[in-house]
Amino acid sequence: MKNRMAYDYSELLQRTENWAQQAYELGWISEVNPTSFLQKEKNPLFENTMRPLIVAFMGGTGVGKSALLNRLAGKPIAKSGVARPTSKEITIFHHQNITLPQLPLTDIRVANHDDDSQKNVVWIDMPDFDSTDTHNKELVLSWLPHIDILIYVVSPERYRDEKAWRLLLAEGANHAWLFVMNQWDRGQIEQADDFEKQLHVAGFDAPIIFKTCCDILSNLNDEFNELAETLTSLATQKTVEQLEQRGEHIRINALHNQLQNYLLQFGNTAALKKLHSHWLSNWKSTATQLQQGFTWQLQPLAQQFAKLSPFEKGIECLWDHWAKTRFDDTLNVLVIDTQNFGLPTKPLEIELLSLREKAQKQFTSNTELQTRRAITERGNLVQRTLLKLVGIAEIILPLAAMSWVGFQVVNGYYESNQTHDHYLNLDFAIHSTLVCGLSWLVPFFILKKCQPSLEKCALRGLNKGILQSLENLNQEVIMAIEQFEQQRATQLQNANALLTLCESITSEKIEFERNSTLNRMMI
Ligand SMILES: Nc1nc2c(ncn2[C@@H]2O[C@H](COP(=O)(O)OP(=O)(O)OP(=O)(O)O)[C@@H](O)[C@H]2O)c(=O)[nH]1
Ligand SMILES: [Mg+2]
Repeated sequence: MKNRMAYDYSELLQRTENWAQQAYELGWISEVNPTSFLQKEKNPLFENTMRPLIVAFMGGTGVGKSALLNRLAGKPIAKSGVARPTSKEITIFHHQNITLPQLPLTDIRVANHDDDSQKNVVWIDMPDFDSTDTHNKELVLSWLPHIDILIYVVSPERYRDEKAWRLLLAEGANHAWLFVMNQWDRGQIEQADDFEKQLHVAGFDAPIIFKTCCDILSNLNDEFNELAETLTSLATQKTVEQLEQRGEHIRINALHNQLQNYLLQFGNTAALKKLHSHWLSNWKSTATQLQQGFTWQLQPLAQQFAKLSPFEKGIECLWDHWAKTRFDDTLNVLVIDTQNFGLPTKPLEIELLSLREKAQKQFTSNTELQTRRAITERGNLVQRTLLKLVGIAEIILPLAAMSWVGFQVVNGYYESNQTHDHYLNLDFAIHSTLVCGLSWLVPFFILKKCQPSLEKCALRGLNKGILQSLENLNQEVIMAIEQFEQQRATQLQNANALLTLCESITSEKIEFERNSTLNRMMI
């Protein structure tokens, strides 16, 4: 069970980080937040759960954290003194049988003891958390994930050090806490009561507070032994496991929250529909504008095409600076709309970038192709078929007429021989000439007059090409929006799968017995 959990967590962490990295690279999230220190791998100090309980003193400077550890050790193992802050390093105090692995952390002093009653507790004295020395604060923060129980030490005068208290509020739910009001020789019961009240406000129903005095000159009876005994009694395998499992849940919940925060940047799905319709209406007016803007260049271009000779000026001149600016402006409006609808703009901008670059080439090559086709295949299909038929008639009709005349000549000759009548007369000669001439001339004139001019064809081709190229650009943008939608859906799907995984792991609640020591240590 334990191993499964640990594996699940590290895998989850890795997958979440990979997901976030990819979402960032694609522009869906503005930055990859560093995984919070509490979410990092649990206890690199001890890899398995057969380990001692790790307990640390934390709090403001001069409250007596080092003095408490020294008292526990019975010798001055940690620097304790009047200089503020005194401790600038971590002091670890543990039984000689415990072998600490190679520590990944710096600024450490280690001291051993041979008191078997304390063999399952590792005590840690941390530097203060509220001094101006940021090094101390960072040191404490880097150690927090490795600590099972935090002992928040205060003094009667200063039991709410600004930064340490803020850390308590921020990380309260992530740790188990005990409280020590040290320097009790100077303390008043009202101060202890007030401290307790403050802890209630911070979320502890029944905080465990020990009043201690580490001043050797004072003979005050204090609760130092109770503190040590409480921790010794907590140093069982079961508690360590429970705390570790709770830590695991907390880290997974934090991961869950982080993922949810990332997802806030993805906007809502309804906005995508609006984006589509906005684009279509924007494009309609842009396309009309562009068409109007191209008109003045069409006639000279068509004339050039009609010459059927190499161009002086390429068709690229159609997609000039003006057209490019109109097109870019419309894409910019789309990007601004995306932002106004609460969607991230970067992924769409990435999609549109290549389109901005290839728009001119795509537009001109397609328009040119249409024009070339229009010149090669003059007129529309009906015109072309009719002209083809007339072309055939231009050959067939004169042939038919001539055959008919030939037949009449032969037949007339034959009949005039039989009947000794006169041969074909002058009328026949005139009529047959007319029939032959007209049968050729009529189709010839139709062909001549109805064949569309090259210039007209080029103009028609240009117009058709422009319309089609503009529609192609429109389709490309629609595809970019769809691609944007698709990518968003995939990212969301992956994130939701991770969220579900987090929820399935944390669904099994960890309950501590009511009023038990452990329960009183948690918010
Ligand atoms: N009167 C009195 N003085 C104490 C008591 N405990 C510690 N002191 C004194 O308070 C001063 C500060 O003690 P430290 O142990 O250095 O305090 P600390 O919390 O470790 O301080 P930093 O290392 O700076 O964070 C020292 O001069 C101690 O002698 C106490 O119970 N009563
Ligand atoms: Mg100290």
